[in-house]
Amino acid sequence: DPNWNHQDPLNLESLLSEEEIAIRDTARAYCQAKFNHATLPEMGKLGLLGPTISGYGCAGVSNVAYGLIQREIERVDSGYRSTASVQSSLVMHPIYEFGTDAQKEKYLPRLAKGELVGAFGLTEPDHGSDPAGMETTAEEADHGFILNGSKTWISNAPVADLFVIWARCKWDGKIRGFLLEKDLDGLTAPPIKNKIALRVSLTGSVFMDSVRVSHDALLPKTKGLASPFSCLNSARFGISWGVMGALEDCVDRALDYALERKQFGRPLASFQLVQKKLVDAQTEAALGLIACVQVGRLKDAGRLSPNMISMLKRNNCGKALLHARAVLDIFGGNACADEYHVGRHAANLQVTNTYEGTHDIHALILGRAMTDIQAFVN
Ligand code: TGC
Ligand code: FAD
Repeated sequence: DPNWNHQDPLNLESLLSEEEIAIRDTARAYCQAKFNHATLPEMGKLGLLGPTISGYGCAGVSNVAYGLIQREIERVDSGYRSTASVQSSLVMHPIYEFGTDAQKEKYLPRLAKGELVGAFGLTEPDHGSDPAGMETTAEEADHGFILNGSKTWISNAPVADLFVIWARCKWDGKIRGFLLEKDLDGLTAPPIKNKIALRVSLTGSVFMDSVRVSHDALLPKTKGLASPFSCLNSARFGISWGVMGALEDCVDRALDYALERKQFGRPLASFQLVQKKLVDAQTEAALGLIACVQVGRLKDAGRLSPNMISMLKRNNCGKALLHARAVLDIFGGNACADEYHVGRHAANLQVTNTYEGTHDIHALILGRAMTDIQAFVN
């Protein structure tokens, strides 16, 4: 059947421009061949960091191209995509959107090259799903501000050169973003050790004990939770693409294994139950990706609602996790051997289903949009 490609069942390719296809192919070739721990500068060289930003050494490509890049990175490992999406969506985006020209000039070109590593601190030990309750504070002091508080589960933190920290400002009670460079007195970012998922991505806490910064650390256009949420819109969009890449890799690997491995004298792939698992997973990846293109095109056209991103992030992360776990069964005992990789993806996908708003929190965001009734506060 000339119209059927089992690795692109709904012909996603036909929805992409030539430029987007070229960007996707560059990202795929690089990710498949080269990924290791020292990748950020290499990703920068290829233009994969902050790629939607125009100027400052960034590529200025479409949101669909951005999504295609995240898909290729996460096909390798969700942890690499985490590192990249924190850099692009959670650090470069707020500097670009809310920063001064001087902050943009100072940081964006080096972040784009991967010379600086960024981290984004919103979550606190006692405030994860509900960041409005945050306890980190900023107060005015001679020539600047003093920050106090702690953040936890912060991607890239132990190796970050630059932290975007969200704090409640004592003078008016509003949440604003601050740029903190590493090595400031009172700032520490110890790693969270022995994670059982997302192991290639470093995660840490951030402790701020009377950290003094000058006025130019404030991102002046931030005001209220809408500012960090605008960063999350971009990161959640990238994750929605990324997890589909991880699921596609699970399907490819499970199919290869099912064709090769024989039981009862026949390949596993000949059993109806095995075929059903593969096809269920293939179908969700194909549908999820078409939804990604649609939301990406709307984002590019300025017609995006954050509710669309909640729907996409919730569905794609939930489906990727569910179907990665389902096809993992095909490996039998080998499911727990790391050389088969699908177990690693499934463990990672538990995290992607949790961070950037859990599966249930996005249900409540959508429930509020549907009913006009807020289920998550008193
Ligand atoms: P709520 O009253 O709903 O909103 C407060 C203000 O924010 C505005 N807003 C948004 N603006 C833009 N985009 C969005 N998606 C927005 N959602 C809300 C809203 O209009 C309002 O603006 P204003 O001007 O009226 O003040 O706030 P709430 O406190 O009731 O929110 C509740 C809830 C559940 C929606 C929110 O807290 C939430 O999304 N919780 C999940 C927390 C989360 O996602 N944390 C992520 C941490 S970062 C991370 O995980 C990085 S992992 C990265 C990696 O390694 O890849
Ligand atoms: P909780 O908020 O305590 O939630 C626990 C459970 O309760 C969840 O199932 C949740 O859905 C449920 N729940 C909570 N409230 C409700 C409600 N009202 N109704 C129904 N159910 C509810 N954060 C950052 O700021 N920056 C980062 O770079 C970052 N990177 C991360 C990297 C990793 C590896 C991990 C694991 C997390 C990272 N996070 C980061 C934190 C992440 O965003 C939070 O873990 C997430 O938002 C959930 O918060 P929590 O862990 O406090 O869980």
